[in-house]
Amino acid sequence: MTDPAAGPTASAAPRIDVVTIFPEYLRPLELSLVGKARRDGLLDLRVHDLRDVATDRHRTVDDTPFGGGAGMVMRPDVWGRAIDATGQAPGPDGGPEVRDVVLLVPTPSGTPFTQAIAHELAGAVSGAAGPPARLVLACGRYEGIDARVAERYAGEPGVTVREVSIGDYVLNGGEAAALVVVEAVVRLLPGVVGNPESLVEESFGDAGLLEYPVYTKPPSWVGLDVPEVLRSGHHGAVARWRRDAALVRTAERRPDLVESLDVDRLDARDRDVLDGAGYAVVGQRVRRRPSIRAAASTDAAALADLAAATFPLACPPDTTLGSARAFVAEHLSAERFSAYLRDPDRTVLVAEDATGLVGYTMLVAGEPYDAHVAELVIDRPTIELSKCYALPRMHGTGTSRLLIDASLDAARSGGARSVWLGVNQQNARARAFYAKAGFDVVGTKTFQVGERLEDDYVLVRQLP
Ligand code: JD8
Repeated sequence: MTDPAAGPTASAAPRIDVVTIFPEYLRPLELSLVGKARRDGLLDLRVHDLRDVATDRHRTVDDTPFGGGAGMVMRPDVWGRAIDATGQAPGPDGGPEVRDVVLLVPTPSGTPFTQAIAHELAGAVSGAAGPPARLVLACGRYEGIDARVAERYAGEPGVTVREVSIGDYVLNGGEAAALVVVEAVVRLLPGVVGNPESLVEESFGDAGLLEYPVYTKPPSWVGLDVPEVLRSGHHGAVARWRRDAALVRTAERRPDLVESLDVDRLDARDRDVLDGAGYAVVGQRVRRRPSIRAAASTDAAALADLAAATFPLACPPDTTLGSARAFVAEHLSAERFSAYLRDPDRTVLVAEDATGLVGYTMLVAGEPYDAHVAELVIDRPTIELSKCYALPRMHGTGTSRLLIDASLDAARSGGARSVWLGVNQQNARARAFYAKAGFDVVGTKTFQVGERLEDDYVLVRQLP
């Protein structure tokens, strides 16, 4: 059955073939932008009925699955004939069809279909990326297509096989996905979209952001007003408002997109907006800042793992791993953390992100256990910030800052008028961090790690 919406037989226009047992399902491609592109000769899209190449009088295209199981599987031999048949039609110059082929097979087990893939396919069929190829979409049904079809064509010279999924949900066939892929690709073809400008600021475009909210008349509707700036005529302010709105919307709805933003394209205002949305720019990456919460009894094991991963890093470089591990085993085991979490004089706060615990602090109320420290710390009651650690990969994300600010708040709300801590004299990084957090050096003390006595500075922070 030849496709009524198809353009002239031999056309230099980008060529797309769709093979399906439900040709009617693709009728929407006669409508709207794609339909117009076909009528304007900007696209040569043909829909083929798979049953046309079936050989039995029942036009069978499927059979029972080897290995058993429910449902039916589509036969490879039928698909082979159908795919080959799409190349029988004369090519653009009326001669044999010689274009390379991109065989796209929609399947729930495919790689996610994205705007980037849509651009690649549009480039392939339009010849923007070299000699034009033609796109063949194989729409499966039942339990799917025999796996040898993809295998066979993947080995065919001039054929690229792409198994893609349009989303993490299960459909009954590939036709809906074919509609999605064709529309996403065709609207990127030259001349199809009236104003190519409108393609620029789209979601998932270069900026990697979702679109900003859009508005039109009336300026006020059911008490809802269009944001004033959009009616200001101040193009710079409008552009800034739209950029901020796109950043916030993307941060709220698509953390995955935010974390793959190109930081070199983020200006200071962008970073402020992201900061407000809970993201920090760390080196070349945008990272979701962890959330801070009080530790729960169920966190003991994770805290012990975190402590084992972080304590050795705060020790002087010449501390033996053995003595650091001995200290961890003695003071920072899961059992010890269970006890700390039950201890009313101890407050443990944790920083958590999608990967789990990434930092923690421990406050120990009461008189300093070290008499020398008790002399150094004037403002009473005081509390010890005994532990303040974050995983190295969180450095720069503001995690430690979030933790210490929350710990100072907890100390303040616990009635403490000062917080003291000991930091190894060789740990310049931690000392700089505490200095920025308002801690002053008031003296020194020693700290036992395994059989070694380490030299610490004693730091104090007044709590107004
Ligand atoms: C092609 C047959 C149905 C799928 C048994 C239900 C894409 N994102 C997506 N979800 N589902 C599909 C898809 C489903 C298909 C076929 C694509 C061919 N089915 C099958 C496996 C489980 N039935 C898809 N793209």
